[in-house]
Amino acid sequence: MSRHRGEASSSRLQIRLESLNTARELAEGRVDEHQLGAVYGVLDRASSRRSLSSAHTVVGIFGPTGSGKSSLLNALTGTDLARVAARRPTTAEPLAVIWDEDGSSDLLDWLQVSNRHVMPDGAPLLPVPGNGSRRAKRDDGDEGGLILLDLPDFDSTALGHRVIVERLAGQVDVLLWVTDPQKYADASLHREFLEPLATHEAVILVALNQSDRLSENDLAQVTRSLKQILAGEGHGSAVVHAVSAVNGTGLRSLAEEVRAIVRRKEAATGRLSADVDVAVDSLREFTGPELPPPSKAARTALADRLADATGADAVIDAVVRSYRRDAHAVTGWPVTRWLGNLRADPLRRLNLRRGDVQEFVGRTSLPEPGPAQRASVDRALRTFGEELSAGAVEPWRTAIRDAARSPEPELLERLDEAVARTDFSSGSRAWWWPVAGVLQWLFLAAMVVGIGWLAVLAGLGFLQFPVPESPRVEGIPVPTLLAVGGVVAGIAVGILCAALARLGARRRGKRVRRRLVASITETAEAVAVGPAAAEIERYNSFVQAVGRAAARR
Ligand SMILES: Nc1nc2c(ncn2[C@@H]2O[C@H](COP(=O)(O)OP(=O)(O)OP(=O)(O)O)[C@@H](O)[C@H]2O)c(=O)[nH]1
Ligand SMILES: [Mg+2]
Repeated sequence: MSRHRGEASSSRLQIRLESLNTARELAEGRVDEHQLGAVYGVLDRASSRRSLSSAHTVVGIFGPTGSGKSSLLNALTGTDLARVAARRPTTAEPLAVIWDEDGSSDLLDWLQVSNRHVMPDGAPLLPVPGNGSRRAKRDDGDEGGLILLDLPDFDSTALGHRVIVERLAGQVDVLLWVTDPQKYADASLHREFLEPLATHEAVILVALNQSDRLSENDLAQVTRSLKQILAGEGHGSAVVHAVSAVNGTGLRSLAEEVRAIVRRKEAATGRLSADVDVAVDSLREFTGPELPPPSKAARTALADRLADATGADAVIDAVVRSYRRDAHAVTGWPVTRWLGNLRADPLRRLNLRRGDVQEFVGRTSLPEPGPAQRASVDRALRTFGEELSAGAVEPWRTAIRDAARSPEPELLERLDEAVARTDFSSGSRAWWWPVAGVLQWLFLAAMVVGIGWLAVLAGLGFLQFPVPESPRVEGIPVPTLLAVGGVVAGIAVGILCAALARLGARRRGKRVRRRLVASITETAEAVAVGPAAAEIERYNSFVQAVGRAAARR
């Protein structure tokens, strides 16, 4: 039964640790390195502790100097292994007392404890005086091994002591805090030792030693006061064992609690689980609600803004004017058509006429990106990044914004490529252009014939030859009809075609703008949207990983 529970909590811890590790990986390069310190520490300790004996429970005795840690160890073991003295501080090196030696040595190596004493087989914790150390019965094997550590004082002036106990406070499975009537309320001890371990309540035991030095009344009062202080720092359910290492008071119940913990074999897991809680808490400030991926609207708006920034309007304008110029060259009134050809092709001026640019090779002759253009590209990207990162907490917010903006210098280059890549349908003609063109030549021919005819008639009259009667249509002489009709029809068709060309040009302008935006969208997806979306996904995965690491069950 207890084994099952132990296995369940151990695999639960496994999942939590894996999630914590995932969160760490995702946070790397985003969250400040030293803010990940707690996480690194926990992962490191957990992988070490879990690779070592799970049959042993390590109980460390912590407390201020002179509280009676060594005396308590002696009393609990029924030995005088630990040096006890009136001169302080006495204990400078950790001492391990070991029940069930098998498999404990690697664990002790990891704990860096070299003073080791192995209890004889079957020796009880807290032997009853007079009965010898072999009296109390212990079930074999199943009881679980115990390593009891006597440690240097926690409030030592000797720096070395402090280093040892702080390290071991992070490594042991159970922390037994031993205090005394003088120091039980010492604020700095509480602040430095007990407060940071608020999440570790399940693996902390508290003993008020030297209870023999207090009257019954005083003891009750001191115990109450200590409980109050503990409750104030998150140890509300801690049991305070009032004990005396000298006369044995309270040792039985303390030993019984230790035995129960050892038997359950869950302390190591429980301690690491509490450590994970602390690590998760240190990551919480970097989490928030998950973010949606970049919306279609945001992406379109970005492409639109970028199109504006690249001078798309100038290109579209050139497309429109080039179309009208081409149409005019074919369908305009031939008499004045040559005037139109005097103007340069606006598209060719931008190097955008088909054949002018080769994909990925040529640069267009759009104006070189100046500060204004750079600024509008920057603004477009910033707006995009800000929209995406709204709702994220730092440092993710900045990371998402940076991901959207990182390619900026390259982006201008690639936007220009996108423009160059776009098909402007330059050179392609509408079906009606040649029709109108043929008509124009016919009208011109009619005009030339009519004028020629009239000129011949006028010449004959001038030379006093008889002028032959011209054939008439509806009373109008044919040469006049041809000359005037040719001119009028030619101009009229020219005007009509110009109007049609304006409509066609506008349609082509719109189509080209769509293509241009599509082409820019492709570029924007590759250089801005993609990286930003990846960063959002990373953030979301981080939030999820922290959530999984936080789940105790
Ligand atoms: N009256 C009384 N004296 C005690 C008790 N426990 C320890 N002492 C005395 O307190 C003094 C310090 O005991 P230690 O066991 O050396 O204390 P410690 O916590 O190990 O001290 P350091 O090793 O210096 O950290 C000794 O003189 C002990 O005899 C107790 O329960 N009652
Ligand atoms: Mg000592």
